[in-house]
Amino acid sequence: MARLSIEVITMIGAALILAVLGGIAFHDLIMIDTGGYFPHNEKPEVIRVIARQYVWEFIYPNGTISYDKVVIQAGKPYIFNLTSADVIHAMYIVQLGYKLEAIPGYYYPLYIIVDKPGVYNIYCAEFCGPGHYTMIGELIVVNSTAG
Ligand SMILES: [Cu+2]
Repeated sequence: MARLSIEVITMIGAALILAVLGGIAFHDLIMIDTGGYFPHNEKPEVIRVIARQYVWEFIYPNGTISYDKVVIQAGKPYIFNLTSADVIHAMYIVQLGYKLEAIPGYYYPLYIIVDKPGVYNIYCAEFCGPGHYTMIGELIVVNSTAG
């Protein structure tokens, strides 16, 4: 009988550990998905990003459209609202570790802050047709002049 209770205690212990880890993972995934880790003192600027064969289209809040190049300020929060006009693409900024699918009919937010000014390549990480390899854009991060 003593052995049975040890087994039961082990199972309950394991279930508790899994429940705690699952809860932490669930919380973190929700935070990542909703931008919960974003600083709340500054309102992020929303830039629409439309992926299409084989170009990245960026639409700034003032309506300005830019192709294959997007300019943001260092240290400022942005949301790239990502969608696709044709097939599935994926925005991949290798040096910064940002990657998100662009799917027709859906908008997915990519919460982004870049602290270091520079030029970062934007690749398409989803094979989207014969011109897939030409689908390279630039994320240009400039020094914030607001300070
Ligand atoms: Cu693509």
